[in-house]
Amino acid sequence: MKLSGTKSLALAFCVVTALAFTSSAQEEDGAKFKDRPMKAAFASKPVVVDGKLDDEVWKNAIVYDMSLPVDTSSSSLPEYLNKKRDKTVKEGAKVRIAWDKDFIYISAEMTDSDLYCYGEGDQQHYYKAGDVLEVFLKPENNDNETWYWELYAAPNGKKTALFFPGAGCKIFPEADLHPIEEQKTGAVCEGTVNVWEDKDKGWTAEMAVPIKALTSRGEKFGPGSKWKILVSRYNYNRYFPSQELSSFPQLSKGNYHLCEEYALIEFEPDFIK
Ligand SMILES: [Ca+2]
Ligand SMILES: [Ca+2]
Repeated sequence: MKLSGTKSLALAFCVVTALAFTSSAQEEDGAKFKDRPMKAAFASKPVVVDGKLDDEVWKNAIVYDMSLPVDTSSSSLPEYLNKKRDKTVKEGAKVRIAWDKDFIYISAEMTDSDLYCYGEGDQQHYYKAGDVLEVFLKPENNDNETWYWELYAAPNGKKTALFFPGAGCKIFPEADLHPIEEQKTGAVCEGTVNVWEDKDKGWTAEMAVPIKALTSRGEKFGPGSKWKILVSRYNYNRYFPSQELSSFPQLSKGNYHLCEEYALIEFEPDFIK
């Protein structure tokens, strides 16, 4: 079909407009995941890291809910199963963060009807051993600060610290060789761990990450500094088609190493208390 001059121009305009719209929509999509804030309450008393969330600061801290990533599809599944995948989280988790002069604290209350933890001891790859709370912390005070930590609290109360020089440099076993001695973790489980026949209720976890370890390369910390965080979990459950990966902030895809999409920590000033 031959188009008249006017029709060709109109069509060209439509194509250009559609392309411009797609490009700006993609930019907006990217912007949506960048520098979202997460407030860290100031702890006037140190948190007792025992997995019980009865510390004063947790009453004042903002509660954030974990979400599934926007794109929940898996490359290992056929399309008809990907279409059936949940868009909203089956078992929710509430996250809070806080800080004082010595630590950044993270807590999570996690609904979990099927608790697992087959790991033993510290510094294990707990995501392979069952349910786990994973915290990612990254400084961004200048362009040189490419490095970040991946830190675990497991249902058995044990801890792990992995260190990566950059997202493009995740190399094992080197990442395992940086345990943080003063990192503290605690967990309380409501249910029976590793018993798949019954139903559990959930677990709570706390973590304290020493600022001394996070600033050993000269990183600034606290109000006026730029740090990013992701608080996430692995939730294994026999009733789910696969383990559920959820986080705050929400990610575009289920990849916990998307550092660009971590939340920017807003430190509550210490002089308020
Ligand atoms: Ca506590
Ligand atoms: Ca579970």
